[in-house]
Amino acid sequence: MLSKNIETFIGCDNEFEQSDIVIFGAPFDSTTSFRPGTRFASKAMRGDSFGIETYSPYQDKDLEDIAVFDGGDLELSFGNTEKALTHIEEFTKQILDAGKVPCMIGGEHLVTLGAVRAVAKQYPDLHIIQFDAHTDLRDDYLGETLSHATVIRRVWDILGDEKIFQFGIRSGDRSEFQWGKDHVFTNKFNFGGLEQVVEKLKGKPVYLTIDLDVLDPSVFPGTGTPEAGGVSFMDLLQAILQVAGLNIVACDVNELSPMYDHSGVSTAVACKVLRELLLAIKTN
Ligand SMILES: [Mn+2]
Repeated sequence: MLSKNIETFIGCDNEFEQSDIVIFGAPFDSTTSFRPGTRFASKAMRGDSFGIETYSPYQDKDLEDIAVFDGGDLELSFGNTEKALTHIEEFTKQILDAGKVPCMIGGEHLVTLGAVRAVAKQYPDLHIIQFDAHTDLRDDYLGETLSHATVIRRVWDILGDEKIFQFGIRSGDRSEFQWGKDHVFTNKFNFGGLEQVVEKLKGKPVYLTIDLDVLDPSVFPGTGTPEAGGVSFMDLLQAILQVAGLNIVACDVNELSPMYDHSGVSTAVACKVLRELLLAIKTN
């Protein structure tokens, strides 16, 4: 029998009811200060995902053996940030209400705030692990409190002290780092201390947000604010595998801007990161 041509991320063609994880795109980049384009990430990743395998030799697991539903892309309103965030929050809530793990594809990093709003309501003891080049701790940026540069500060507004754990950070202004010292755990440059954090967060609900610009621009140039001195793909993979032992209740992968890397390598890297993340998350 012939079937409809519906393009999902590779190996993520299960029905919603049967799925444990739900991926969806949040193609929003309205507050991007430097180079926009992350709105094209999820579509690029679906298309290019067919260039990678469903099988992971790292984990000896296959996307065909797990149940992931691809919910497509949200139609987000550009120019109305709050409305877009509300839309993301409501969609995330639907997935949580169905007992599934939401895994969002950004979009700029601000989309994380929409998802966290929903997840924190469901899990009041929520903790965040953030892999990122940038602190994202500004209170406002260019006068805006809702920005890709303020997203983790807004997440802190919800969660408070001792709930946020950042790794790979190598950019931010001095005041962000100073403020951060009293309110969040920041490990600069790499994944040092991750093991202890994983130990500490055992049994707690965790949201994992992966800003792909944590990777070195030589590995991942296709992003809005590239920052030299990043981690390697293998470093990131190891970190994901470590964190995946925790109770990951939601996650996201953000800041791929496919059009800044005409070689397509950045999109291929993003696809591989998502595959490994999906395979690593433990679902019930
Ligand atoms: Mn970020």
